[in-house]
Amino acid sequence: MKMKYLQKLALLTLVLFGTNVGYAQSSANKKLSDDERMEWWRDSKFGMFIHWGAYSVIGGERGTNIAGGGAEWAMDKLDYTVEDYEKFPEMFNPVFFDADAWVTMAKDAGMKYIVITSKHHEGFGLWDSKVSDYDIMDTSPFKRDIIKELSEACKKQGIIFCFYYSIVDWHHPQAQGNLYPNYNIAQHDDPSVVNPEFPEYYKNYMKPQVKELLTNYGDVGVVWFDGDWISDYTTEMGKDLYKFIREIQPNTIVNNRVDKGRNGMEGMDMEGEFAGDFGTPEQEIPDTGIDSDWEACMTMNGSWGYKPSDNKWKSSEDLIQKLVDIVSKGGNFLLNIGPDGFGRFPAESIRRLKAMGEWTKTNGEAIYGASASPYEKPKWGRYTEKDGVIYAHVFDWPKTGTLKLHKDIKVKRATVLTAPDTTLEFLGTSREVLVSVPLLAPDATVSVIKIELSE
Ligand code: FHN
Repeated sequence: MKMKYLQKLALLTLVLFGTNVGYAQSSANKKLSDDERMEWWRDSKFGMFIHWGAYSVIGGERGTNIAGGGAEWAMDKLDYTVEDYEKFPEMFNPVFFDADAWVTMAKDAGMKYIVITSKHHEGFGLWDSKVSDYDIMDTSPFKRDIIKELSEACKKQGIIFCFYYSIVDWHHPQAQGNLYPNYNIAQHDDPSVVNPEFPEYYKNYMKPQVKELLTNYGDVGVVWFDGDWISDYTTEMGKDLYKFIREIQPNTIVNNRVDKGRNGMEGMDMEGEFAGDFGTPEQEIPDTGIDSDWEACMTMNGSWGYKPSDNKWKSSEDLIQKLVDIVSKGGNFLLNIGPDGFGRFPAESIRRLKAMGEWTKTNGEAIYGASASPYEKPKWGRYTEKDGVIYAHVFDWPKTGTLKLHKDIKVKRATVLTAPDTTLEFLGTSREVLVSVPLLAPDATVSVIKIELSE
């Protein structure tokens, strides 16, 4: 069949940028089936979340007052009026921002996609919006289109570009409580404070902004909505918005916060028909596997936005074990970075990205494209499965030199993943399977045993 021009373009993209086929086809806008559309995302397993905006200048601090929770809520938690807060976008000048360097750090960490806050609740946009002047080009001295630079860097390095967009907008007079402009944002948690003009905001501001983000920056892997909880936003809007996005880019994936189905922070949809392609547990991992698509998002310390006072950093070992735990339950891990107001990743984040990159480089076979374990989780770690191979991810290495596997695992050959030429002895009984392993753990964080199964 004669290849159409767009398919040739997609093929050329694949050749030039090494993008995976599933995703390259989407750039030809050939409408994929849902499974084809989700394939790159399901195989990717690991992405970078970036919370960056004018709040990154504030760092969650106002004088001696430190905002509780995420520093990206500074406008609310530190009681700024809209007028007071507007000085921060005017100060936002991230002179150290280097999109190529950011994407390289994500790629070297083993991350396959990046989701950046194009606009968080503060309402300030990181792209050249024609819908609003409250953006990086018109309000800040930086005057560079961050979304453009990051999306191009992603394409160059074969990382899938995605963006976050907040339905909540504390700056727009039609999107917040109707006490604008001296409205104290703190009241916005009060569901009784609604804005009768919100439908205007939705139709004439929010949708046009989402459209320009989907039209001007090439293929978008995922649109990650947030702020679904406000009473002004309705399920009718959510279903309309999902359809709107799929009409612009048919193969873009959209999270479940586009609609109203999410059951709180555990992130999966309640019973009923809701729009959205995957569930979004936040700061938590489900206890057991879930047989629908889901992605757990998490911070490295306690804040999404840059917060120098928050030194409660998760260890690299903990983050690696969380990645394994999530994949063993069939999910993706979206791990957050909060760059500072100058455009720099915190040193503590860089160290953790490097450690995760070292681990995924040697053990990625057991993660990427793997699926949830068919066996209940063992005490010593987790299982993942891929192409008829079971991977035993050992968190607690046995001191006895013997690893106990689930009794139903029919072992044909077992090796330490990083030592493929050394076959391990094993013994299967009716109650368990015992594998003889080295006394010392091959990897300080998580050691992986590759188990080829007999028929
Ligand atoms: O309010 C936001 C918060 O700032 C952050 O963006 C997280 C990340 O998913 N979402 C909301 C809290 O659930």
